[in-house]
Amino acid sequence: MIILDSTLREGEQTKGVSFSIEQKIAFAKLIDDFGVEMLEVGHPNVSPQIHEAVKAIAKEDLNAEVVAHVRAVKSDIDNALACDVDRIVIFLPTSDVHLEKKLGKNRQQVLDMITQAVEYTRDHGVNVRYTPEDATRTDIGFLVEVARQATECGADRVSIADTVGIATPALMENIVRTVSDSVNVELDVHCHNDLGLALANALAGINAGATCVHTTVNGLGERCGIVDLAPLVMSTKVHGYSTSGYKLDMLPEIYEFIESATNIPIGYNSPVIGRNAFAHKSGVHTDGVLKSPDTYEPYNPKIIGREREIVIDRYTGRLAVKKRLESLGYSISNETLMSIVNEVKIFSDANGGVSDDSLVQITGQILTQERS
Ligand code: HCA
Ligand code: CU
Repeated sequence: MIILDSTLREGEQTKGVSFSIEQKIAFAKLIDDFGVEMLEVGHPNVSPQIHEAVKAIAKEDLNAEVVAHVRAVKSDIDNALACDVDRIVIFLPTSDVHLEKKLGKNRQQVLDMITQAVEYTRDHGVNVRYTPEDATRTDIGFLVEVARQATECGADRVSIADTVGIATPALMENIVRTVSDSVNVELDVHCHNDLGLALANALAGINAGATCVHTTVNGLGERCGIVDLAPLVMSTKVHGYSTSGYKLDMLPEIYEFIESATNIPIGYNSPVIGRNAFAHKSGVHTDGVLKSPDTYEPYNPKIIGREREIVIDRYTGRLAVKKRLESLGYSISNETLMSIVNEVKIFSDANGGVSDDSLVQITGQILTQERS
């Protein structure tokens, strides 16, 4: 499996997000260093500045293949060719709803447009991916036909785009399997998250033979965005795929960069990267984690450069309080510990939590009481 990061293209289609050229170059270097294999950096026809940014990133001599996204229109393709990218993606919808209500074209006209656009681009010696936009709502027979046509014209990749995020894992698996059984081409999966199924759909696509997943940092993208990079990488790692090509401990830095460049906060409970991702709270959980972290952790947070956290409040059990007090320099007997835990619960009922300062105060009071 390889990863195409589209933070700079799909991600910039997020409401309120506009990266500067400098931010784009800095991000491209960062994510290239992380190790993604492809980097979709923009749609050069959208604006002069986007054109400049695509061109500037193409000059950076990155390890990743640099990809530009265009409509099946000659002027768009020329604009992308002028940026000197490694690969051009031509997207053109194939579902009946898009053909009838958006394009006003029939299937034969779409096939002709694909032929022209792919051949024209290939003639300039650039790698080509073709994306049937709204693939998951496309008649499967026609989807196979467009994939075959694009491949015969020289595209070496076709993207199965779940443009409106309506697929299920079963549907995605079925589509990917059918296309890959019928056409000799590498398949990408591009999964939108409108129903919260993007990651599950992408994994189903990989399972069925797709070889590339599209991601963005923090799951950015149109509407509810697409597959979030960090959980994609970690779920594939946990389930036995090789992630040795990725510098996993760079993830926090990459996410902080995008959080500050977009002003879109990382969710507290976002998988992998959220501040609560390794925060253990209830007495039962903290007891388990402190005895052996794998009782309640899917993987060691150190893999991605993070630390686990033990929350102290009314849910907390004895072991967690004991360890926290030890880290604060106290060595406490078991009877005293029981009194402190009881007091922590009462304090937390009244105050909604217990800071380290309050814990120290409570401990001090109980030790004084015991001495007197
Ligand atoms: C869009 C296009 C796209 C393309 C995906 C791809 C989609 O609608 O803006 O090239 O794989 O979701 O269909 O992002
Ligand atoms: Cu998309």
